[in-house]
Amino acid sequence: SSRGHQLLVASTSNGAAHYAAYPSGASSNGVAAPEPPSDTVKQLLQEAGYDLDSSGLRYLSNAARERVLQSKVNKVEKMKNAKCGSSAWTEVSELGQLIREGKTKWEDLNLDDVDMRLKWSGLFHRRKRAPGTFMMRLKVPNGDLTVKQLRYLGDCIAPFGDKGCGDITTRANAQLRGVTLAEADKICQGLVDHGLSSTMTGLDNVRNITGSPISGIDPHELLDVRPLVHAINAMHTNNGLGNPELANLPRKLNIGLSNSRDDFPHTHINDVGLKAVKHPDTGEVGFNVELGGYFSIKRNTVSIDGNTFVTQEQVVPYCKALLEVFRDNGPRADRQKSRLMWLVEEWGPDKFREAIGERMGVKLQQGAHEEHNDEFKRRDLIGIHAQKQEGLSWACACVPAGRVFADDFHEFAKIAERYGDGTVRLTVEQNVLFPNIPNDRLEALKQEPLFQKYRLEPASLTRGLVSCTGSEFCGVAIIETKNRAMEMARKLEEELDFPEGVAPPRMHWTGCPNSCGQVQVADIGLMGGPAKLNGKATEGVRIFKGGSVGEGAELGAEFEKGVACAEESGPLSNFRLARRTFSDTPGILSTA
Ligand code: SRM
Ligand code: SF4
Repeated sequence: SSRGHQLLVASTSNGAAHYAAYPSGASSNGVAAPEPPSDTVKQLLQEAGYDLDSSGLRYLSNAARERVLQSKVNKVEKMKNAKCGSSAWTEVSELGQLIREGKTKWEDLNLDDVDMRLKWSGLFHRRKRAPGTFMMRLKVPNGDLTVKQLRYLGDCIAPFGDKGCGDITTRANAQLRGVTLAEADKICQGLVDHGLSSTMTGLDNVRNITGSPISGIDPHELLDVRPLVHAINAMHTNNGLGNPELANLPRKLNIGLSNSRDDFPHTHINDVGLKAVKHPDTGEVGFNVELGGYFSIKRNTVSIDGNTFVTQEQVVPYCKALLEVFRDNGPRADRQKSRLMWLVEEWGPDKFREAIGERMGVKLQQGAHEEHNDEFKRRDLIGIHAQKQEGLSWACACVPAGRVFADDFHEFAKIAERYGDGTVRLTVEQNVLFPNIPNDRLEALKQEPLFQKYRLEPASLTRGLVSCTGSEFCGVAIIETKNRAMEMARKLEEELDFPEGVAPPRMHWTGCPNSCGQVQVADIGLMGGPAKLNGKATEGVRIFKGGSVGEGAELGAEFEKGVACAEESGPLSNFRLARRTFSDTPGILSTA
């Protein structure tokens, strides 16, 4: 393959980060050799009819292989055992060629391959909403993109016309829509050529690693987390080329690194949250580990204290060892009980820390907690703010619900090049931030037409709006979200008064209980759910309230369900719902 060892290199005129490739392991492609199978494993594999070389069991330890082969497993585990999802990395390029030559089409492909395994290459078949087209999910560690990358993303979707668009996701990531299998191999290669990748972004893989969109420019940060975020990404994806060693976890896994008390990546809802802290005894800046936060249909939980302090040098080896420990020991029987929290709860944080330390060959330190006595007020990233570098500012524009088009990617690139340092950062609120703008350029920047569309001073509710994909493209959605969210925000802004000086409520929408739109972290969260209107089933929402983010974050709770989105009088923005939802929310004085 012509895929080279390239990593995102964010080279900027202000000397910002250069990220080196992750050092190779034992073998030439950076991936260690799997453990040779024991006699018991050989026998179990034979009985089950699996070929170890192509099975997802290939890189598990013998103890784990035995456990999996001897226990009852679910459909997804069976699919991976029969053939690892990593097979998609090679198959995508072959498929592209075959489809272009008219020798096959997506309809002819094995269902597990087209709908499941291709997710290992970042290709999500939209069978229900747009059959034959794929959503392509990238890895954009820390949300960092260069102008070249932005232009490439715009160029990828432009040819798909009406079907082509993109998303800024709730993991500060980018997704492309409209991709066909005839084009996918070329896009995969193009991503690698541009220092990006889409490998290992779906099913039981690590998700986009989040950090802080103002890392390196933040006057209040303890350290710049970007090099670590990129290094963890490089480690677990083998520099974007695909890492079969870590390609069969029991379930997805989210990692976030926070540089300040604002906790911009919401570490409390990540399986692994690394929170920068100054060690109270030594003064060393490292990370406290929080474990197990996640949302799902059946369970929503904030993370618990992992009672572990890792130094900056330990971060990448810690994450590698944690992923191996999870891979070999995490429960795999029930998909609703397979996220990291279930292993952490079974073992307790101390045994968990010791198991990881053992794999790393070190004794990991216990957690180190800093006391803060001052009152904490979380910062809002939107707008123009002074950086720690004298004379420079960042400008963060609001992209309502995160939906973008080919022209937007090109416009972002133009602004970053013209005023900033040739880079942007995406945020978990689905917005775009331009760093390193000389202060004497700010007035000219504000006049750019882009900021009429994506505002630096957006209206109150639009400012904090977040929305998942919803039924426009997502097959499991109960309701349409993005358009409805934007429309409701607009109408409520007309109908309600938002006092100056009080942070307006952050409103999140999510189309189903998977909560990709994280309703539990919002002041007001609307989750797609069943409802009845005049005795007939209709699109509805469950309403959540009281979520918070930053230091001391708490999850919001459901306070109403079965609320119809549409009533005879019009859309969800009807007055009655508005009154019920907002009447006791801080930041809103009265209803019209
Ligand atoms: Fe998600 C599955 C979209 C962030 C929890 N998520 C899906 C799928 C892949 C379902 C599908 O096959 O259609 C959605 C793809 C729809 C599409 O066409 O875009 C989907 N999730 C998204 C995105 C795009 C929402 C957005 O508009 O921003 C986010 C992509 C993030 C990324 O860049 O990787 C997204 N998903 C999240 C988050 C938020 C977060 O990470 O902070 C969560 C809750 C946090 C968590 O995971 O703990 C989330 N998504 C889920 C779940 C429930 C997981 C579970 O343990 O049960 C599923 C279903 C699953 O994995 O079985 C899911
Ligand atoms: Fe789809 Fe549900 Fe996630 Fe929204 S919350 S993107 S509807 S899976």
